[in-house]
Amino acid sequence: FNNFNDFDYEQYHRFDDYQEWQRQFSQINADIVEIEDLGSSFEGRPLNSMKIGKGSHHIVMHGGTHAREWISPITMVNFAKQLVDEYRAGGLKAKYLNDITWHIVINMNPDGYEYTFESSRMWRKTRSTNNTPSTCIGVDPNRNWDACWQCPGASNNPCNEAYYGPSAFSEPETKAASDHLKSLSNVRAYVDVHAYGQYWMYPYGYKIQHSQSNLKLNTISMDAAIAIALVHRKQFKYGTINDVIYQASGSSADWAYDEANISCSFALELRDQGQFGFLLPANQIKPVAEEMWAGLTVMADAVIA
Ligand code: ING
Ligand code: ZN
Repeated sequence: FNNFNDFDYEQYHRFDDYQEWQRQFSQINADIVEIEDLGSSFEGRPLNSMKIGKGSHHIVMHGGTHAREWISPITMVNFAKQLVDEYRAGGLKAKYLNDITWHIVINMNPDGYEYTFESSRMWRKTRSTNNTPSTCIGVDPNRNWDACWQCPGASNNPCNEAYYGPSAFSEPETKAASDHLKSLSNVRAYVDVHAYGQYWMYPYGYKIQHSQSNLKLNTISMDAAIAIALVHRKQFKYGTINDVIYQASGSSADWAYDEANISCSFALELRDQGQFGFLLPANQIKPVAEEMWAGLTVMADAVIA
């Protein structure tokens, strides 16, 4: 696309296209949107975040952690666009930018994402080559955080999809993301957006035990799931990562909770429940954006209350 108005919000795009959209979006909305540079990926692509809004409460959202989960980055784009559209419309929903500053990363794993277009649609990990003597490439960016790193719920095999990496934060992508999270204060919520399965989850992933914040996190997640269901009748199951899906260590959601002191930390799995899985057709991008707007704004209301 050349003109900002020509961008198709109902199609999946390449990484460079999202970057160009983001550049123009921040330029057109310079009073309320800023690009924060977070660093570079292993292959040298830019890592950045959109800082949107002027509130004292901060909410951080990560899209595209896993390469093949294409619905995640486009949902970040649609959510950011709607935040600004509602702000410009000046109605009640302008509060989401008046009261909150959002930090939205469209694509946390650009190397993996591009690899799913160029070579292998089902790639999940980063594309780093630090796994010697193994010749297998990449680390799971959601097993590489320093939250019970190397515990059960991740793999020590560099060829495995859930490989935790040669060291915690070995990946420039997870290092940049965690440095950014640590640099912020007044973070009311962290949300890592995945696909698929339709789950609204929260810590812990690395252990069965529930966190101190369990009751609060359960209530917010239930309210978000109800709001989502009201839009297109999609059921989202909610609970701890460990209870809802499986034991997973070294994840960003657990690290945000334990190490960045963000008590409202969430991990989402967007549509669907396996019919199309990672290959979710583009005609579902809009309904997903609609239901996730509902869920995420309910969450936002709760965490700043
Ligand atoms: N699922 C996530 C994964 O990394 C998850 C589930 C989310 C685990 C957050 C731990 C923390 O395995 C997918 N589909 O990637
Ligand atoms: Zn994922």
